[in-house]
Amino acid sequence: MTMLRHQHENIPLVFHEEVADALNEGRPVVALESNVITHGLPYPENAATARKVAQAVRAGGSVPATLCIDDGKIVVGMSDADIERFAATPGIPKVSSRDMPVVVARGGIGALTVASSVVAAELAGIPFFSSAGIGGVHRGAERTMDVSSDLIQFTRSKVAVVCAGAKSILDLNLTMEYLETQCVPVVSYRSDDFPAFYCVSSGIRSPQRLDDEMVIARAVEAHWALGNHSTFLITTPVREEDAIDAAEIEATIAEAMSAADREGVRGNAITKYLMRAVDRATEGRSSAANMSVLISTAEVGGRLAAAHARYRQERAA
Ligand code: PSU
Ligand code: MN
Repeated sequence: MTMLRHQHENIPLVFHEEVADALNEGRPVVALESNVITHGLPYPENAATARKVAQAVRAGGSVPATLCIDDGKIVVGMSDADIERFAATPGIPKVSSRDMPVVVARGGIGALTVASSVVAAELAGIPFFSSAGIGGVHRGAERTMDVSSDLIQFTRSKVAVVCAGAKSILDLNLTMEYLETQCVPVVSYRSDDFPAFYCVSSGIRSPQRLDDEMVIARAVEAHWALGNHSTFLITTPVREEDAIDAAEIEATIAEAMSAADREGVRGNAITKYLMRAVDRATEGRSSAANMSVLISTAEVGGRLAAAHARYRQERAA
């Protein structure tokens, strides 16, 4: 059941009742993206996965709020029926932050990426967002200038983002450089390395490691108290026993990149194309790893959001 909690000047937000109640009472909520449902996985695995991800957030102690745009309104907390409909309907557009005004104005529908999700989360008053794989600087970006809007939006939205790094279809060294240049804090939770989605490590050492949930909560608040209106990025790796070896997928990525080039795949279609190619090539092994990382990231997101809500309540008391 949904209700209209709050009408932003020109942006209607529709809150799921459970999410609205949690926010009103200062209980933890984790915002989740919907582009991973429509563009990340095929039906019906996408619907089943989205349900498991929501459960994982609950297991971590928080309320899940999957975000999308429907009928020109930002939905904060998709119902099971919403998730099933988005998962099963082909052609729902991928909506990044720059696409939001047009989709809202036309009364349209859209699946939100990480970039548009952090915009929506901040509007909705949700300080935590979780997604296993964020966008980044693409390989060959020095030629194509293809840098995901996710990174640029991180410099503008006051949200804590919990992720398992990004898939190595991207140039993760350049991605780390970009985050450093743009003053976005990157903290790895209980790990020394920046992870690469279903690989435990990208081979890049993380700039910061923190092992204590309460210290992370304090660091997030300190980042904002220092006057930054931007994202605080937290990484958590896939479980060791489910991980895929980085070398194993490297050849596949190179192959998929030249195939994309030959086929003229470009712009915002490239990410889905490469992810699907890698998923196909690592058949079997990757779907298990994929599921595992989506769930473990969401659970850690739930735990960290819960610690953060406790921290805020202790401070307010
Ligand atoms: N990278 C991943 N998994 C994903 C995505 C990226 O490892 O699911 C999706 C997310 O929705 C992300 C979007 O926000 O792709 C970024 O697309 P682009 O590279 O076009 O900005
Ligand atoms: Mn792009």
